[in-house]
Amino acid sequence: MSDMEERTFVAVKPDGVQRGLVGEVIRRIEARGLKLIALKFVQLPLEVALSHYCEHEGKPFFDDLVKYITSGPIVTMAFQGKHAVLIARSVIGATNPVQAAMGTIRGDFAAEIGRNLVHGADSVENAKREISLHFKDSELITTWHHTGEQWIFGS
Ligand code: DAT
Ligand code: MG
Repeated sequence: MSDMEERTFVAVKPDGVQRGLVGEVIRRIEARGLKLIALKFVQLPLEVALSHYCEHEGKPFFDDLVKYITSGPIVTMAFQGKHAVLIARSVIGATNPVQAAMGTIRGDFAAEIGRNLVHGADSVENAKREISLHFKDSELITTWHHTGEQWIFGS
């Protein structure tokens, strides 16, 4: 796999949808140069939410987290590009919006850890797991040519 094929999974959570921030989230990630390879508007079934957040099972905030992510429709996306995981995480900002830097999505629009607007996979491995949980292989469209790529990534 080439560096340029690193993938990440991002979701606009129910509060992001309700607050009209879907476009803002996509815009900021697109602007960093990542290539969109999948996108859906979905209401997560409980079992998908439980699987998505399985690493947090047993933590005190787990039940609220699952309630929150299943409380309304979300937008799920996969992006591809060199350092896709880190780039998306840096656009999103720190988990607790109180600590998130200005200029990040959470730092600019959120105030509460339980309403932090966006999800971004935290590693290449988790991104793979999340992309295959939320998308069928046939829903990933990687064949299109991202014309800005050579100017953004220099390759
Ligand atoms: P991130 O979403 O930045 O990857 P995470 O994977 O550690 O953060 O946690 C998943 C989500 O769970 C996070 O977006 C908000 C919630 N969460 C994490 N830690 C929490 C805490 N201490 N109290 C309440 N909610 C928390
Ligand atoms: Mg996480």
